[in-house]
Amino acid sequence: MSEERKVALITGITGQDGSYLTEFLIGKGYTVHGIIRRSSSFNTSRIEHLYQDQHIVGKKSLTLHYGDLTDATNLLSIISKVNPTEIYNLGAQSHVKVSFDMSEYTGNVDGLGALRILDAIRSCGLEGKVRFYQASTSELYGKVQEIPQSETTPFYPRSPYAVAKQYAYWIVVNYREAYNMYACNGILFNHESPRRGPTFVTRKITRFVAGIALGKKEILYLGNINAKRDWGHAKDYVEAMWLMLQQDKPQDFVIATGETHSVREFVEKSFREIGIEIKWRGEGINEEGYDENTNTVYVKIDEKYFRPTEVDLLLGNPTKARKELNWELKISFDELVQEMVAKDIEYLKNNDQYN
Ligand code: NDP
Ligand code: GDR
Repeated sequence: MSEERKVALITGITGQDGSYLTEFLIGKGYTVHGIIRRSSSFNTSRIEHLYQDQHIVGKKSLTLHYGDLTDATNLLSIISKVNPTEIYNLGAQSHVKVSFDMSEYTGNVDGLGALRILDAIRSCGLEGKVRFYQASTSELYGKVQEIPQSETTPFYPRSPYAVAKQYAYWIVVNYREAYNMYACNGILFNHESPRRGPTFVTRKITRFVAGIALGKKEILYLGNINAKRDWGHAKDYVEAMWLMLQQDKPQDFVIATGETHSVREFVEKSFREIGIEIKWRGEGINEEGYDENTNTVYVKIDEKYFRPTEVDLLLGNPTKARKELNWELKISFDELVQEMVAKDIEYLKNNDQYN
């Protein structure tokens, strides 16, 4: 008997989650196809270690295709050519603050992008054959309605990013019900790693702390340090994406740690990794983080990082995923911070500066 086909197509493969998911799926024996955007410089650094030129190695486990979530014809052509058994839609303009500056573009990519893939699946006649994962987000909960947040908590999106993702969430539910598609939303809370984009707050902090450890003398400017997030490790979260597509019936799941920490705490913990205890003084925009022993100021506030509408507190309840997917968190918050600071120090030691 022929072996079961395991062919995954990933949008957003060059991003943090795309890279971990690709590693995970190749480890499970999948053939992986990824959609990458044309860029004037190389944008595949996160997956470079997985990509081997097909002319050099015999068996090819990763193939890349040029494409974009705004280009329906291109998506249709890739899906019909690849004939995937699973599609993971991770591609997005994923920065919440940037979405206030690029609201229409964000709506197009993050909202309509999901629709374009679902329609392409239908046009190829694959709706009964392919399983679809949508990268939904805890940003849907936005303004706090309930703590902790679960699959039944009402949405109240607070940014163009979150509003676009809400469209994507509901179009997935609608196509599942209307066309009997195996399509799931993973409502993932924040997840980080050494591969996190450098403009997200955790990586911004750990890169800065690495610089201080290696003797740099700089100030870290942050926005709202009172915001609280439920931060997990991306490696744990990509496993949950895969698990959602291996069930008997398609459902939506919250993936979270069940713990919340403020940005302030993330700063303190990161500095502690290099032996510095951060204390806070001043108020509001004048608040600063400093080392009492040396009276050195390391952190200041810059209004430019404030958002027009903020999400104050996210805390997820992953009970359903634990019970129904048998999903388990393996990496703790402390381990996450340790790994991020250590990897940034290592990187900076070997590279002089970030490119
Ligand atoms: P990243 O920002 O690291 O990666 C985003 C990916 O999307 C990149 O590969 C990027 O390509 C690609 N992309 C951007 N615009 C387009 C476009 N127009 N067409 C095709 N691809 C595009 O995000 P993460 O890996 O952190 O997140 C993955 C997904 O999960 C995103 O959809 C995000 O919104 C969502 N999410 C993330 C969470 C998190 O905490 N990380 C939590 C909940 C949801 P390029 O490299 O060329 O820029
Ligand atoms: P978030 O992540 O908006 O939760 O979206 P981000 O790390 O950008 O912000 C987290 C919180 O930190 C506050 N903050 C700052 N944020 C940034 N980026 N830079 C700063 O200097 C700064 N100072 C304080 C923010 O105001 C916010 O409250 C991420 C993305 O990955 C989304 O794609 C995903 O959907 C959600 O997580 C879940």
